[in-house]
Amino acid sequence: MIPNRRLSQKSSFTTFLLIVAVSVILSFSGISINLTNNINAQAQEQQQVEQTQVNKLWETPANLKDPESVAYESKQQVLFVSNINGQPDQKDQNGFISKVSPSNGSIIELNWITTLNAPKGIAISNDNSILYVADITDLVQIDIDSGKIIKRFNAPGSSFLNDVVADNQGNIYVSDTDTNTIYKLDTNLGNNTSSSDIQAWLQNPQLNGPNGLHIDNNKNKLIVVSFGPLSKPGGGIEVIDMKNKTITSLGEQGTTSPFGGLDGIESDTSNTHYYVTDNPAGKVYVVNADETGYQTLVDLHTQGAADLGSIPGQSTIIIPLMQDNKLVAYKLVE
Ligand SMILES: [Ca+2]
Ligand SMILES: [Ca+2]
Repeated sequence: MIPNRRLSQKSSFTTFLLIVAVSVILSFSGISINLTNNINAQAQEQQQVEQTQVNKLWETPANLKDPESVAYESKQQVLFVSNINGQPDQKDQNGFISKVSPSNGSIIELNWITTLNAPKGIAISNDNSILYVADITDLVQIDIDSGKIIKRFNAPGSSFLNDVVADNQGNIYVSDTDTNTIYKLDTNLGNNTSSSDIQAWLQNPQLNGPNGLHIDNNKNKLIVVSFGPLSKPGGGIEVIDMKNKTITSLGEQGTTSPFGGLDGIESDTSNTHYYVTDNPAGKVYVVNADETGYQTLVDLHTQGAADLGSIPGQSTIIIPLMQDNKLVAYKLVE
């Protein structure tokens, strides 16, 4: 009994040493892999920092109220801004849409559309006639010329509708951050659209708190930037094939693609770069759509960089600063 026990103690000790040795080797190689990744990521960032820079154009007066999203309408040449005004999930009826000048950031009409709750994402129909706004559980349809609300579509099962985007056929997609759902309003059904026409189009935990939406019409892809859980921000970028609804991650989060409380997404006209905001970090990233890297484009040094807008053809991005109650615009310089 005793010699056997000694033997087994000895062999246990040897096994223990072996485990320690293996763990040490593994952790060192892990560290070296991480170091290599970090160096690669920094090299990729540095390589591109020289390529895209920004010049600040203007900022609005701080008269907005928790601005969340901004969209450019090319016919009237005006910016529409959604103002949450209070808690983002509260039906308090004080939310509103403002009109802002894209040339100098002056506020044209602060209370253009009122009686909303906590309006967030905005999309404009392809013929510039209708504004769609996500408002907690409803997609609100607004006639731009008359400034009147036409209809509210209740998205069944939704609780935190966030961004809105139109495809080139005029269908509208809306993200619901809480429930990992993308809703679709089918506008090809003519004028007989009713509340039942907005339906869940895709629901999947992989969407990880879907926030900003962008469509690459040439590739037929819906690009989703994720916030992560509302209580613990941390998400990346997902690419959805609009035909078969398969989801793939864009690049590697934190290395070739950003990771954070991502909010808005825009692109350049050729869809080779995405401009993505990290809300809590207060940053705008430029991301290579071909998954080769990203860089910090603007560090706003404030929290609450929400759903940015862009002016196509003018290389201009406009960022709502929710906590600062204003918009800030930058020109991209290649
Ligand atoms: Ca409100
Ligand atoms: Ca958003």
